[in-house]
Formats: sequence, C-alpha cells, structure tokens
Amino acid sequence: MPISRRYSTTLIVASVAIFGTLYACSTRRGPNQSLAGSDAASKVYVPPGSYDEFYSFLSGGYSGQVAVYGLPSGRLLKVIPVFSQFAEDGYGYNEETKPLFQTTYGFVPWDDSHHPELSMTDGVPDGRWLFINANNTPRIARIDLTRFETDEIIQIPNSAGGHASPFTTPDSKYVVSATRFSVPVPNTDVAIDSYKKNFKGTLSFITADQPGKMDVAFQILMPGYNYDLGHAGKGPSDGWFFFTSYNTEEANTKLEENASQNDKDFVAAVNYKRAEECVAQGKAKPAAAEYYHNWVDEGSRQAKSEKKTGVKMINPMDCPGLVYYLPTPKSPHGVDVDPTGEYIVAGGKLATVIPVHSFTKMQKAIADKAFDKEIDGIPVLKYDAVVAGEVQKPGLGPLHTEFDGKGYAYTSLFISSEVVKWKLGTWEVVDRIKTYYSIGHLMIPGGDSKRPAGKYLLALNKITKDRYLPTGPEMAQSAQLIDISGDKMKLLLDFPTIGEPHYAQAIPASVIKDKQVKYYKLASNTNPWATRSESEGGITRNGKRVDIKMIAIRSHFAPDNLEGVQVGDTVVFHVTNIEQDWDILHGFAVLGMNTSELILQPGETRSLTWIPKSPGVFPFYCTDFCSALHQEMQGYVRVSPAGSPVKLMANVSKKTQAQLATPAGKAR
Ligand code: K7E
Ligand code: CUA
Repeated sequence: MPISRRYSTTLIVASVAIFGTLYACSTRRGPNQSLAGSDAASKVYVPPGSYDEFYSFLSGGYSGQVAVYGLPSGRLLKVIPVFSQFAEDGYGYNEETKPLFQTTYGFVPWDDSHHPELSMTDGVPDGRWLFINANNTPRIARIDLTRFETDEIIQIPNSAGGHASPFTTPDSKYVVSATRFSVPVPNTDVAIDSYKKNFKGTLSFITADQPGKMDVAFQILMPGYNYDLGHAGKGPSDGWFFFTSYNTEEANTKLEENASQNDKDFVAAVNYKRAEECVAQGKAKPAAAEYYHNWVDEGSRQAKSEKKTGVKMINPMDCPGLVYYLPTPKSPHGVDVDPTGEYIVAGGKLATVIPVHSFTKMQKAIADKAFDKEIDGIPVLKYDAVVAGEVQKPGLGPLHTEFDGKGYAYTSLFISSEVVKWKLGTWEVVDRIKTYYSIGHLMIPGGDSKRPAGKYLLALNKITKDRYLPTGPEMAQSAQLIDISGDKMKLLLDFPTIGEPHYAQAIPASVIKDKQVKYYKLASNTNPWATRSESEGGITRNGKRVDIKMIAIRSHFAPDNLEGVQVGDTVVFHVTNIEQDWDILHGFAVLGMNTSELILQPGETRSLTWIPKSPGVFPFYCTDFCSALHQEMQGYVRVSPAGSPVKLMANVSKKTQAQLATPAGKAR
C-alpha cells in the first residue's frame, strides 16, 4: 500500500477540494444502506458441516503468507506459509523447506506478499496454482492447489521491489514482476542524487507454465520510474501487458511531494509477443544477473536450490514497437483490464476521475503515430487518442477496479472509503457503498478474468478501528463481503484477516476441492532419510554429526530411547510419519531446541537439527494431539559430555540393532 495510513498532506489538500460534494452526497443517502440484517445473515450462513461456495486466497501482506477463507462464510480454512518462516508447522525451520528461502542475499526468512494470482487457462482461473509476489526481496512463489503448499520460489534479479507482480498472462505462460524502486542496473555504488542518470526500472517476464521450472524469460530495461501494478490483456488485447508507473518526475527524495508534480504519469503498454520476436532475433543483450531458483522435489519433498546467472535484457530502443506509454492521471496505482479485453482502467491515486483507455484506440494511435514525444525509445501516445472515457466524480483516491462480467466495474476509493460501481461504455456512476475503513484492493471471484462470477465483492480494508472488540493499539485488518448480485450493493459480512490483505483471488470450490491430496504415499517417499517401518529406525554417527531416523505413528515414536549423543554434536532427527490416512498428523519437539517443532503430514519425512549444549536426559514429544494416547507419544535422548564412552544406542528391534553394527548398516 503506497499511501500512508496517516493521510499525506498532498492527499488532504487534494481531498478537501472534493470532499464537500461527496460528504453532501453520502449524508443525503442517510445512514448506510449496508447495515447487515437477518437477510444478510442468511446469505452468508453456511450450516455446520456444509461447504462454502468459493475458496478465497488473501495475501497476508507483511505476514508474508496467504490466508485461505471460505466464501461467503468468511471462515479461515488455512494459512499457507510462503515467504515467512511459520513456526506453527516448521516451514522454513525444518531442513526440508529451508532452501526455499535461499537468495543472493542469503537466507531471507520474511517478506511482504501482496498479490495472489490464480493460474489461468484461456483467461479463466483453472485452479492449478496460485502465484504470489514478495515485495521486499523480489521473488515469486508457486503454490500447488492440490496440496495448498509452496512448491517453488524464484528470485527476480535486477529488481528492487517486486510489487507489480505476479500477474499472469491468460495461459500462465508468463507471470510478471516489475520493480517498484528503480535502482542502478546492475546495482552499484553511485550517488543517490545521480538518480536521473543512473537509476532504471525493469519489467521481468517469468516462464510459469512448468512446475519446478520457473525462469526469467527476459527483462525490459525501462526509465527510472516506480512501477506499481500490472495486468495482462485478454481477447483482442491478448499478447499485451499493462503496467502503471508513477514518479515519472524521477524524484529521489520526498516522493510524497516531488513525485506528485506531473499531471499525468504513464501506463506502459508492453507487446510481449514483440519481445519474444526481438529475443528470437538476438536483439536482447546478455546482462549480468544472479538469482536463486528454489523448488520442492516431488518424491523426497526436499527443497533444492540452484543459483542462476545472466538474463536477456531488452532495451526498447533496440526493439521498436515493444513499449508505448499511455499518459494517465495522476500517480496511478492499479491497472485493470475488463473481461472483454477492450478497456484498460487505471486508478490515479490523486486523480479526480478514473481514466479508461481503449485498446482499439491505442492500436489506431500507434498506427497513426499519434505521439507526444519519445522517452528512451518509448513513444508516448496522445492522451486524447487513447482514452475511451473518464468516470467523473468517482470519489477520492481510486486504487483498484474489478468487473462483474455484466458490464459494470467496481473501483475502490481509499480516501473516501467506499466502492463505486460504474458502467463500462457510458462511464456513469450507478451505485456506491461505504467500506470500513480505507479500502485498498477489492476482489470479485474471477473479477480480473474473462469470466467473473459476479456475485460477491470482497473489500480489503486497511483500517478496522471500531468494527470489532478492541484489542489494544493494533487491530486485525478486515475484509467485508458485499453482495453485488442486484442493482444495489449490499454489505453482508465483516471478518478479520491475518496480516494486511492487499489483493485476493477466489475460485468456485468445485474447481479444486475434489483434487485434494489426502496423504503422501510412503512407497513414493524418496527422502534419503525416510523411515518406512520401525525396523528401519536407528542412530548413526559421522564425526560430530549424529543422524537419528525415527517413525511416528499413533501413538509412539520408534526408536524412543536414544543414547550416545554428546555435548557439541549436531543432532539431526529425521522423523517420518508413516500414517497413510487423511489428516492424521504428528509433531515433534525436543526440550531446549533452538528451532520450531516439526509438523509431519501423513507419509512425509521432516528433519530437525539440534545442538545439545549440556549433558542430561532430554524428552521429546508429539506436539499434535493425534489420538487418545497422544500424551503417551514421547521419548528420551541422553546427552553425555564430549568424549564420553557411552555407546550409540537406539531402542529399535534386535534385528535392526544387528544391522546397524554392520558397515552397510552404518552407511545408511
Ligand atoms: Cu496494497 Cu496491490 Cu501492494 Cu493496492 S497494493 S492496496
Ligand atoms: Cu502423535 Cu500426538
């Protein structure tokens, strides 16, 4: 969210001018029509044991995660850890998932995730994957929707703020990432006030349709503006991508004021099919880059990391017809393409209108060379030649727009805290509804696709204040479900959210609910430390490293008594949950360990590293209440002083002990 929660001076000045009109208009409407009543309650009531109609995926913002809610009930179904360590299940703490956080900056255990994006087939969400961006250390993650787990993370090189990301092309061939902060490319030590000379933006296209194989297809070197959001064209505009930019002033200090000077900034229209041609013709230059690609190996469920170098960088000067600028008032934030692919709607945070560009007019303006000027090889089209219309008096601080597929658009207004509904083509405002408070994104299931569901709208609000029982200075942020099935929008429900939801996506539950994996097949577990039966458990030493292989099943660990560990050893517990049943999980924790627990899904192996610092006997136990005898699911590990003669011992079956004594057993 680029706008300060404490309204900036500039915004206040801008708002005062129009506030009179709006205030009058909202008081005339009387007390808000959105007070939820019994009618609303019945619309969101999902009886116990019944399922919601939609899965919705809300970004966690500075939590770095994704939260899955059922709609219309607003029930929290799951938190999917993505860019932040998640002690609740050991994600990013256990040895199997740590490599997902590898970057050229080292291990990065946190990020700020903004935009969940469902994969698409022919412009419609298909329920295969959910992508989401990391804003701070630019990365894109892929979540597999048969397991609701993060499977892949790719770092975006030559970028310093992956905000306009990871919006997808209609076939998910590419997802994109545009840098929010321009920086020297390649990044190097220069004076900050050499901004105009040395700082550049990049637009990255990442191949996304092969799981485990995301890569940087090419990057486009852009003027040093801030790139904010993006959306792909569709239908007639398929093959194009649109990105908003602000700070076309190229200010490097006090942007609040200095980046609010120009009357119009730009939407960059990128013809990525043209980019592919230029790459094929060798017009992209090899550019320096280092980045990590991390993915989860399917059989072992261990994350792997590889470092990659070099990218193909296209300079628009070398590839005419690649990028055009559409002048757009004023410091635009969102850019959204309607279901027909003809209209490109931008949300100018400081604009008094919502400008809508026409793809048809844009094509004609390009053919007619209706250019104002050219910036670094990028023609700037004339505003009048590309604008289809302007929505007048929409409210204050328009940010994001979604569509209902019935000819209407819905725009969030941050400053005036409302959603405005307007008609595509005539641009008239037909309805508005208050949101509590300071709405950022909004979401209609499929509302950015070719086929919106058009029944509900979710407002994602920044400030909650008095909507719930107070919880001290910080309140959970809030989503509000609005019924958009009729002429008038109706508020149905408030529900609190984790972190700060920026964008969200939703999909009919029927698309993914029957594809859920219920457990991992033990027979397919290729983790080298997997233990498939009790007899395979044991303890081995290699120098100062001790590996312990263990199974977990209702209601014991085997082995559960371990000796021969010494102070200063690095002990790695490899625990396999050998259950083959849906939703039967076990946990694992050892007294005094310096990491999180393990949570083990059925059929899965996870590893926990522990460096005991003092002699003694240390209990371990199952942390997930798995059975009537869960409290009996425990064990002990004995730690002796360094150099102690106590022998390695794991109380597994006699046969296994005998095997462990042989060289082959030791190798295991
Ligand atoms: Cu919060 Cu999409 Cu990061 Cu607007 S962004 S609100
Ligand atoms: Cu296993 Cu509790």
